[in-house]
This record gives sequence, structure tokens and C-alpha cells, in this order.
Amino acid sequence: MSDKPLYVTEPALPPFEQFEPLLREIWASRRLTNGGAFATRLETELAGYLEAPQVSVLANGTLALMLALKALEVEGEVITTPYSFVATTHALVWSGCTPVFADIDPVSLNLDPAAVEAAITPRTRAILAVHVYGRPCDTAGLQAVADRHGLRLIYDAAHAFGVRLDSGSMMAAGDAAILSFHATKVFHTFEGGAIVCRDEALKARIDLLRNFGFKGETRVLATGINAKMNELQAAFGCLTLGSIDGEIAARAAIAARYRAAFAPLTGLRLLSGLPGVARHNHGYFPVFIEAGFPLDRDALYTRLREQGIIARRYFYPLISDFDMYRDAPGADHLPVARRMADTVLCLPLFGAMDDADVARVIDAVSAAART
Ligand code: T4K
Repeated sequence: MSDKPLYVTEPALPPFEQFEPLLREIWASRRLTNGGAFATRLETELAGYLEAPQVSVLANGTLALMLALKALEVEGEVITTPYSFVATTHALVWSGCTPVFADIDPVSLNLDPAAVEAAITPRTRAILAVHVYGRPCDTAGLQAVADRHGLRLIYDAAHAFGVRLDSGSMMAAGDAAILSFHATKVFHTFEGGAIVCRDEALKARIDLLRNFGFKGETRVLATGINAKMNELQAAFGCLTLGSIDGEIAARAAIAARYRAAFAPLTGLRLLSGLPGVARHNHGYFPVFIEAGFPLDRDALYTRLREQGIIARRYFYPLISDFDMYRDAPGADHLPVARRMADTVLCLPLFGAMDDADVARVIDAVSAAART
């Protein structure tokens, strides 16, 4: 059996020869960034693929969050989830907002609309929800809360690329959604991100903000930032968008093998599918190590690591447990999120895993279950 490290993910990479002609095009054009041809093409192609009217490609997902908040003029308190990657909350603070944590729903693992409504104060201006692991939020429930209280609703859809709903595009909900195209994501551009929205004027504002606020050569209309996607990133995205459905299908097949192998194990809980999801993207494979499993979560994490299987505890600790957020409103009462964070383990899942890799994970977890 191989002892090479098996990481939680591995970026999908096309054969290098396929990238080379695109590199040559960039070299020939000498246009490296600032709204080049590949960035423009990627926006058009993503709009088609994601069924999203307006797409702005950006340098990364964190800047996408910051720009969405800025473009929508969000200030004051923003209700958000503690069960996410820390960038979700960091972006709020970088944007001058005050994060307020609300608990998550135990099934979707996303913000519970009732908990959001209970956390609203006269200072609340927006909701920043996350489709964690690509599992859709209760978008109707959250929109109803936002509408009742006149709040902006932004989705951190960093994990949700390629998820399809029976009802249509996952990207249609809220005022805007952001995506991450980081190397660890199902669809990636090394680093990268995007904001998706319906409103043409909002896209125009985002495009202004991502380039320092410049309108033409001499006018600066807003305090923008540099959040542009460069041509290398964009060309890579144009190339790999063509193979993304294959990547997702390969992941789906591995996830199905995991589910079949792990379903009989006592104390290892798999997530149930959510109604209305036509296609999941299998960006992550979280399992929850509960009473009845012979090892606790951290012991299983260590056991797998000793065998070169580098699973990850996404998302532990809760964001609200990091020092800078401990005293934030809501941080002291998040029982559902805490239970999930304390029991979760994300197993390796990526399209290039071969049969032996998959068997290695299944065998290691099954052996631990017999400890
Ligand atoms: N919102 C949400 C909900 C997010 O999850 C994220 C990012 C963001 C916002 C912010 O988006 P970005 O600004 O990042 O675009 C990783 C990623 O850095 C981060 O993008 C991601 N979420 C988060 C969930 O995971 P780490 O610190 O766990 O990454 P790292 O370097 O430990 O990588 C994990 C494994 O992946 C490695 O053990 C090996 C493999 N790997 C990683 C990289 C970078 C590779 O094989 N090749 C690589 O190039 O944060």
C-alpha cells in the first residue's frame, strides 16, 4: 500500500500542453491584466455555465466578499455563520462591519433563518450566509427575513460552484453571491474568485471598485481596490471550465463509493442529501464522528494522519472561537455549530484519486471503526 500523502484535495490540472497555446496567446498580446481578453471571455463563459446574468471575475474569494459588501454599501452589523472558513468573517471586519453570529440548522449546516431573525437589532444591515460544502441555504427563509427587516442578503458561495438546483441557478438568490476559485476548489484558477449578481448597475459598480475606482484614464469615482483577475488565471479558467463536469462526475463516483462503505459504520454519520438539489458538486466529503464510534474525531484524524491520509477538520474551530471573535455578539451560544465543528472530518475527495487511493481511505476508516 502506498504511503505517499493523500491530501484532503488536489487541484485538477489539465495536461500542460493544453495550457501552452493559451500562454503563447498571452505572450503575443502582451496584455497580462487589467481587463484582458481572457478575463472578459471567462466572465461570458461563466455567466453561461452558472446561468448567472452578471459575473465579475476577481483575484480571490476574500476580495470578492469585500467588494460585494462595498458595492452594496453594507455597514454596521451583519449576521453571519460561525461554521465556515475564517475569510467569511474576516471580510466583514476588513469592510468595517461588525459580525454577529447566529446558529446553523443541523440538517443544512447553514444559517438558521429563525436564529438570524432572533439576532436582528436596530443596527443590523445585512445577512452574510454561506452555502457550506455547497449545500444550499434555506434561501426562501433567509430572503423572507431580509425582506421583513430591509436587510441586504449576500451569499458566500465559495463552495457551491457547479451545484444545480431543480428550481434553476444556485446563483440567483440574494443581492449577490461570491465564488472562490482557489486551488482547493472544484473549479479553480490557482487563486481567483467572482461576484455573481442579477443587477447590471451593481456589476458596473463592482467592476469600477476592482480597478481602484477608475472610470477612464483620469477619473476616479470610488475608493476602489486592486481585485482584478490576471490573464494567466483567466486563461486557465477558460481552459478548465471545459472539463469541470468531468471533474464533478469523477468526484460523485468516489463519494458514492465512500457512502456505500461508510453507511454501515456505527457512530460515523454521513450528511443526507438536501431536497431540491439536482446535482451536488462534491467539493468536500464531511463525515461526523459521534458516540458509538470507537475513536473520537481527533483520534481518528491522528490515526489517519499516521497512515499518510491528511483529512481536515473543516470547519473547526468555529470562527467565533478565534481570539478576535470570541466576544462578538452571538459567539457565546452556538450549540449546533459547535457540535458540528467538534465532530466533523473532511476526507480526501478529488477527481484524480484512483481506485487504490479510494480503497486506502475506506480501509483506514473501516479499520478504525473496528478498533
Ligand atoms: N469563503 C469560504 C466559505 C471559503 O471556504 C473560502 C476559502 C473563502 C471564503 C475565501 O476564498 P479565497 O480567498 O481563498 O479564494 C483552504 C483554502 O486556502 C481556502 O481557499 C479555502 N476556503 C479553505 C476551505 O481551504 P487551507 O489553509 O486549508 O489550505 P491548505 O493550503 O492547507 O490546502 C489544503 C490541502 O490542499 C493541502 O493539504 C494540499 C492541497 N493543496 C493545496 C494547495 C493550496 C494542493 O494540493 N495544492 C495547492 O496548491 O485553506
